[in-house]
Amino acid sequence: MNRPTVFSVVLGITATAAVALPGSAATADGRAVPPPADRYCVMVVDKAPDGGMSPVRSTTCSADPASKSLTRAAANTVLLMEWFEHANNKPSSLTRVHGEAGDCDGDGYRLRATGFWANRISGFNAYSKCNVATGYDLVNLSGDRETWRMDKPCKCLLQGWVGAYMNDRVESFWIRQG
Ligand SMILES: [Ca+2]
Repeated sequence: MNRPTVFSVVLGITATAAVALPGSAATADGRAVPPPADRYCVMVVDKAPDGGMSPVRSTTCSADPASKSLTRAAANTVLLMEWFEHANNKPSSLTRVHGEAGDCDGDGYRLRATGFWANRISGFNAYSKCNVATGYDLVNLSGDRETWRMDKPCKCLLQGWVGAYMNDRVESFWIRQG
């Protein structure tokens, strides 16, 4: 209910920070985007009932892609997606999204790309029978969209570059088997 108030406070802090720290990262349109302290993250999500968004169970990050904390965070899950900040993940900066509810079925998982990842994704891979993905430019599977699919024995979807239409625009994904 108090979202407008919170939003105003956030804007106030952002403006203050911009004055105090003229060298801090801010995009040309004024959004302050903190750089990620760690470039490799594991985000674990669960299935959502009735078409809702998949709840996030944990997010764990590290500067080391082989760190034990990332391995532990991914235990007993399946790898659903890898999100790339840059096309074909060069230079490398990625988040792996893992699912607690097994491989994709026809309903799959519905993911929010928020925080650092909002409007940053330039490419992705999808695994665990998630061979169809739709990317949307708004958070709850709405707005402009594009669907990608791959029909290979791997039942995966390797989309190192999302293309010019959705580059740096995706804020949510619906991934499923199709
Ligand atoms: Ca990008």
